[in-house]
Amino acid sequence: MEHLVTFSVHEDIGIIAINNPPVNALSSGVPEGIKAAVHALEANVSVRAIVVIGGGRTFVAGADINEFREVLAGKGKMPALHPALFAIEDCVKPVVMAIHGTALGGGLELAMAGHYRVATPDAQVGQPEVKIGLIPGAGGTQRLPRLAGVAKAAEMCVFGEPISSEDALAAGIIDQLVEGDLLAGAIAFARNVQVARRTRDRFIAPADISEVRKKLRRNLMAPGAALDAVEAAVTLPFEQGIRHEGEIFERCLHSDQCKALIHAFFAERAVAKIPDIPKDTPVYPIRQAAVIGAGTMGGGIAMALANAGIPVRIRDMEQAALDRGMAAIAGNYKRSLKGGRLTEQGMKERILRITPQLGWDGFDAADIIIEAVFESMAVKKQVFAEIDKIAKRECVLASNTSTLDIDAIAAATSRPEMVIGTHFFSPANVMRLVEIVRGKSTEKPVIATAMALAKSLKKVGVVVRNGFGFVGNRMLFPYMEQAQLLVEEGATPERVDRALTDFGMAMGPLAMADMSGIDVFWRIEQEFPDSAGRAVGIGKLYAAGRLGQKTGAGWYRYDETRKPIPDPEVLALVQNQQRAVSDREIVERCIYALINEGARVLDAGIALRAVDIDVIYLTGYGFPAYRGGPMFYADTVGLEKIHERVLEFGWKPAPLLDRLTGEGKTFGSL
Ligand code: 3H9
Repeated sequence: MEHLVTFSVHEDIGIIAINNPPVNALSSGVPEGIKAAVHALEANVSVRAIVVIGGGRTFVAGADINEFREVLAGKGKMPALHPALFAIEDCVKPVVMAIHGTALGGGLELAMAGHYRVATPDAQVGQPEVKIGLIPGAGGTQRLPRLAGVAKAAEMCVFGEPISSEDALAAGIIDQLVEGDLLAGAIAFARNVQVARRTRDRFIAPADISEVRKKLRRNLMAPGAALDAVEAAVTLPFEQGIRHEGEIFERCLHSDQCKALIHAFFAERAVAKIPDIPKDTPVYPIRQAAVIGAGTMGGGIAMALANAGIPVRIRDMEQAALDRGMAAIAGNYKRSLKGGRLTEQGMKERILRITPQLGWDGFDAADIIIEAVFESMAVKKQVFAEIDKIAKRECVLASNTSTLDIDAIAAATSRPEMVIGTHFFSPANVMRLVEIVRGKSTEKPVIATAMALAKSLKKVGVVVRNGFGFVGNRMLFPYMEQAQLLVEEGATPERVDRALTDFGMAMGPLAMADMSGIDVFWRIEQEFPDSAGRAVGIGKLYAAGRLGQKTGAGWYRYDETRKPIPDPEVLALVQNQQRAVSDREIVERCIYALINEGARVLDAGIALRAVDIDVIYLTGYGFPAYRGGPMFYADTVGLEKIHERVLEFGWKPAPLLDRLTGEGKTFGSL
């Protein structure tokens, strides 16, 4: 305990340091240590004020989420933060919180219990609890409105986005920014303050938060609950408000959504750990990159690299294709500029980092070359044979293929150990997932490099093994096949899509097929090894020239706003029955098909763990985070039930599903 929190006296200032790496979470022992330190320094007559600071890279990133997991598993008890926070707030000597890195969740709540807050200019503060299905549970919904006003507090607690220390200063959350040494600045600040100013005594002015309420996403529990708690700060005295917050927090904590979101939080971090690739595996530094193909994918990948500060050459074979690609890139950046997500200067810098070209100039200096050409093995082989001649020996050769055999591509080079799949998702400058496909010869430093690159692009890299469609697309085909069959049997496309968006998918499968292109799905259907070819919808649309959004019609019709419009012609073309289909059947057939295939992918070792599949679907396919990903969701429903339904639907259960059901186990137990 004394290691987690230490305190010392520096002339007339007491200093409390929190040392709980990596992020100083308020794990058991930390709040107790803080409370004891405050009491000790309060009793020390030579101390006139106290500074609280975080050791290492950050102030405090919140309560320890591992402990919530324990509580949910019935093994641990809730962290007791209030006693420490009240000890600080009630301290008769001024307490100054010195913030660097992040003060998130319980970290900001701790900071707000202090009488003053100073921060480094690059620090961030926020109440991100909603992202794990919670609300602030240590006074955040009661103290933040007293510092920042009700409207700002509502926004921060409901959407969970952290704000910069500059914004926090403007909002009244922080009292001063400290340039240079934080501790020295905080001590100087502490010497100048006289009174212990309690946050809970501050006046709170009611404000209109109806706009925030309008923006609440249906399906999600925590954001609305956070708003209710913030509202209580206005209507109830502080102590009652705290109690009310506590009750709402408890309700959220024991919800299925919270369990799923906590799973998603740790899953995203678990995928970064590959058992046979230790943390200290050397990586190739990526200082310069090159992309082949200026289409939608190539352009998006180039933008992702440029956004991360990496200069990138982008090559296409024809000037017209290059011009179109660069125009699309400029258009995307202009939209970000208009939306306030980018400054004029930022836009210029990014565009300047992208060099369009027809030839191979500079490719010999690239640290990574990413191929994003047409999805054809013959074309890819040709490209790889060519770059093999040009690229320097230590250059990573990556393919953005979404389905093809990475070993066959690697065999076109003299160095298969340097070849890897980096499957980005469209739009590549936005979507967070990169499926990293290791071939049978890919060397470990190349895999580690791809993982590190994904991280520096602020994306989530998930390592998978080679196999048709890898993890994400392979699972998508049976899902898509069920969606088609449901229409053939009598459901309308909009009914199928709505049932799945009501389930929480970001987009319905049929609208998604229209966006990606019916031709793309048709081509993949031809190649999908396990496809029984039972669904005929995609084939019929393809034959009718309904290729999706790009031709103005697919499963839907489209006007210039690209909004899907139901089209009776599709029913005439595709439907062969008029059976009544329920929403439950739609969801079960599509999602269980996804899960059954997920079990095969897992069994085949293409996905390493169930969490890898979950993260792929959460970050690349719009699976609702509050359901934790398909495999976590399967465990929540119960494998026995899924197994039973799979049999009822007349499908063959994946052997792994058979096995786990027989043993009464879950995917999570693997
Ligand atoms: C809360 O505070 C509730 C209260 O209101 C009320 C309570 C009554 N706990 O993300 P990284 C680990 S809820 C436990 O890779 P980065 C993480 O798992 C909490 N562990 O680094 C990882 O471990 P490993 C509200 C945590 O630099 C390591 O730290 N707070 C926690 O990319 C490094 O993390 C939040 O929701 C935690 N709170 O990002 C903040 N945080 O190395 C959640 C991190 O074994 N955290 N870890 O894989 C974050 O958003 C990011 O981790 C952060 C750093 C921005 C801090």
